[in-house]
Amino acid sequence: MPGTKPIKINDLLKHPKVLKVTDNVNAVLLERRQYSPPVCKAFSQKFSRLQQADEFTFTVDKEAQKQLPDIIDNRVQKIQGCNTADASFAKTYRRKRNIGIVFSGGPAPGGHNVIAGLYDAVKQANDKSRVYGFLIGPDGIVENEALELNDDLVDAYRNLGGFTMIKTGRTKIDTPEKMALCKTTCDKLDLDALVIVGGDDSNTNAAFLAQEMFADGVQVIGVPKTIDGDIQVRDDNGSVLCAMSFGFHTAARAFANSISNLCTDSSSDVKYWHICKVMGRVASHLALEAALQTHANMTLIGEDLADYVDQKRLEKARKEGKVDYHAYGITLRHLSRVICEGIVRRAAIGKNYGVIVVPEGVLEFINEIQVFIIKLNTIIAEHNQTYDKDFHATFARLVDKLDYLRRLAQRSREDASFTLWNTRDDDLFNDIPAFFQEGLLMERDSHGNFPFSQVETEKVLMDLVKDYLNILKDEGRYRLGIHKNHYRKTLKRADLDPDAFGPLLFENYGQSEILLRRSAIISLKTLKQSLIEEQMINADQEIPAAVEKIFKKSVPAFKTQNHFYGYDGRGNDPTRFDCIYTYNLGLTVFSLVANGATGQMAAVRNLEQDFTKWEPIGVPIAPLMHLEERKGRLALVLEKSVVDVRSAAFQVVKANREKWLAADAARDHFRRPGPIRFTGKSEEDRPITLELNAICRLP
Ligand code: FBP
Repeated sequence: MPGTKPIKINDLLKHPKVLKVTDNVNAVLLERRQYSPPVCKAFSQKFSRLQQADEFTFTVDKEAQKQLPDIIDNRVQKIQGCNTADASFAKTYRRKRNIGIVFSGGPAPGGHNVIAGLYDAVKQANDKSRVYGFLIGPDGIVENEALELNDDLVDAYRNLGGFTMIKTGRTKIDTPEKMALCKTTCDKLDLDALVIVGGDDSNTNAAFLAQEMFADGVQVIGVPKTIDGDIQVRDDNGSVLCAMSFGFHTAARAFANSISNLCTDSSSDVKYWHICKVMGRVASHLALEAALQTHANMTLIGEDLADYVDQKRLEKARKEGKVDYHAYGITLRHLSRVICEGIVRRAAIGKNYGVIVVPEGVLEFINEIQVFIIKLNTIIAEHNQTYDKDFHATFARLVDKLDYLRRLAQRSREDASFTLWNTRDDDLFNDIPAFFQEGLLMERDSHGNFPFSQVETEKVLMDLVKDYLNILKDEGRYRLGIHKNHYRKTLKRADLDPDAFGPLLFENYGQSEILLRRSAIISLKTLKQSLIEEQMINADQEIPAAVEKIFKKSVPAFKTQNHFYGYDGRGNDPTRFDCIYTYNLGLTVFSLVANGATGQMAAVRNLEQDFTKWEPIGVPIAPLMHLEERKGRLALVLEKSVVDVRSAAFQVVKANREKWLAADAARDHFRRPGPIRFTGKSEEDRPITLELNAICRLP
């Protein structure tokens, strides 16, 4: 190549600059690894003690009492630091321990710091203690696949995202055989304690393991993890014990940064609607936070849709002296209409572009889909139980699955007591597109959870939106507003009088800066008819080119780009908030273990406040559990916390909906959260939802 000096590839690869820029270790990585998160006041002293906090109370489920007798009376434990301790306390606190830790479920940024916090505290108390990391999730406990952690390994992952160090998995320890194998593993490794870092299902598992190993003296501690942000714990009086699971802040910030970039692109290129599906299997917390971070034009919140009441329908039924139960909750079709309304309104003002945020779990809140999900969950679970064979292995192809459902519908016709899947269900199900049928029939995970991340939620919805927009276009209701100056210039350039054609072409000519084509003019044919009727042209004349140009410009093309934000944000390196939060959760775990607790979940209170006010605590898991339908049966589980539509965070989003839709002449109101920078001034301190919800919270 001219202007370059020849160099052999081997010499090039050895060049110091090449070595520097291709090294895995870069400045950002070094900075992260070297960062020492500050510790809560309680952990700045030599020891930490538990203080039972009886002011926090729970209504205990009878079944939980029956199944978890040894841990059901656990209370909230406050953790306090102390520099002195009597000899016996100090001896117990510092005794040599073996502790195992496992990640369970999807990765969440900050997991490595839970390990780092625990490891540092364990080693500080007694450097002969050992910490084992179970490999690839709960399978590692069942199969005794563990790795003893050491300084080098822990240091390599400090403040880094992912669960790369020991990996994760979704196996549920749900059979007596698996439970027994876990006990054997704990026995073989001579474990004093087992730490389960996971979501609602995994913390449920932690409670059962704590009960099972209570007599053996193996302590089990849970840690609230999930980007979904749906582990939030309050006591009976509404006092917040755990405001947020770790990883939520990072994932939300990562999603928000990408969505914000799309807001910028879409308002520059002005031709696409970007449809952003964001993770959150059921709860819409991530979508809500993304809305607050970015001010995207539309954000759907599943919990809000479930709350929807069709007032017109209700009123109509009331007049007829009836109650219309279908007026409660939203249907997929209705939701698509709501989205179309926003799109049409923005187009009318000349903005045929924008950004829509769709939570992946939104379908769970749509009437008819929810019914399908529940029914199919039960059908699959019952099949597996009855035939002791996996439904998906038996019916590998979609046609086979549909055939099985058809036979169930047939059964319902012959056997009145069988109501699970009737002919109407079957007909409705056969009406939906094949890709969505496949999605709804997808294999559930070991906890019975529906795999929302694998269903093209946004496609289901946007296909309906596109269909309806076509109807609205044909009816002349989906039109692109034309700027008055542009119209006038175009006609004048063609020696036509804009004021002569204006009132004929536009319904608001002379009244607005943005001109809206008359809804009766829906095609070149109807345009020509109007021009002839108004004697602007003769029947044998063509439509003037400038007028035709303006008409064509007013016919919008609805172009979309779909995006999915989930795995990327889950793998992001943690924000400073998550780094500090998780490191302190690790320290909290050790404190609970060293003080003899079991069946507790580590938590930090006051997350919405300045770090210096954070308070580590232990939250008893068993009293939080209640019966819920899982895999077609009632099971004791930890309740998922969904978006509260009365919360300040949701109310702020709701109150800003119209503004952020910006279906007016004003500019869009996008907000730029910026990338996660870890250090530097621009990074948000903590989730916006957390800050807003704390405003209205009782002290
Ligand atoms: P956890 O609840 O285990 O933390 O996982 C949450 C999540 O990231 C959801 O947001 C998403 O729907 C799901 O995991 C995806 O699961 P998978 O990793 O199995 O594809």
